[in-house]
Amino acid sequence: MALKLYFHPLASFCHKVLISLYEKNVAFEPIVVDLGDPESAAAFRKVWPMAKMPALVDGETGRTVAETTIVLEYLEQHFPQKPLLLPADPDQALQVRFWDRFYDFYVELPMQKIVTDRLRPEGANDTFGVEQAYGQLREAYGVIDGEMASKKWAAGAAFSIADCAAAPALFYANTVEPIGDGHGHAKAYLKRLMQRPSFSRVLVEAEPYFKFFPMPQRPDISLARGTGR
Ligand SMILES: N[C@@H](CCC(=O)N[C@@H](CS)C(=O)NCC(=O)O)C(=O)O
Repeated sequence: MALKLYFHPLASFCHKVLISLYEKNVAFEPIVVDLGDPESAAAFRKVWPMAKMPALVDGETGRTVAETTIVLEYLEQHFPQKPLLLPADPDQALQVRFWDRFYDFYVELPMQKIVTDRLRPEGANDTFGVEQAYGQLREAYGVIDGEMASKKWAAGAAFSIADCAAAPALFYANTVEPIGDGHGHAKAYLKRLMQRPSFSRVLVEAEPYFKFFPMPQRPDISLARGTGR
């Protein structure tokens, strides 16, 4: 198969790219990377020396593409079948890129900070940084709630790259810091994301790995199955 995706089913940045592949129905060979296994980690470092997942290898072009936003733009360029996840209009595309950055920087990264702190050796925790991350998530929820009062998807009426970034970021963020009932528009947006078939599929595939999620609260995908509220 021309495309290979190096990824892990639990990893939120990997979900971001899987959503686009499933939206566009692009075939690829999945290669699961286990960074805890020295052999798997060493093999992945040969593909992408920074060893950050995911990485896409395109046998047709001979390119290795890393950094999820760039991977998503690459998929738009090379697999321009519908749905288009980046609008042709430059101004609208700028909005999509802005919200992609917003969800990566202000939802995904604080969520990762909170989760990965649990994996640090005893005595090496960053309590202050984790508190800041919780605060940043709460601020981001306020912004998202205001935005989603008038929008269906992150950047407007059409599902886009920004929603690929938002879905796993908000899903895991909501697990570590629940979006309260006071942020009903943000909650409804997360529900829409979880019921989008591409992301539901990602979540169902990730579920067997949720036992490895290192927080007391485990992710819950009942909304994706249509059984939660
Ligand atoms: N900016 C990168 C971040 C990728 C990233 O942080 N991936 C995580 C998985 S969600 C990872 O590889 N973590 C392993 C590590 O940091 O050692 C991107 O957008 O691709």
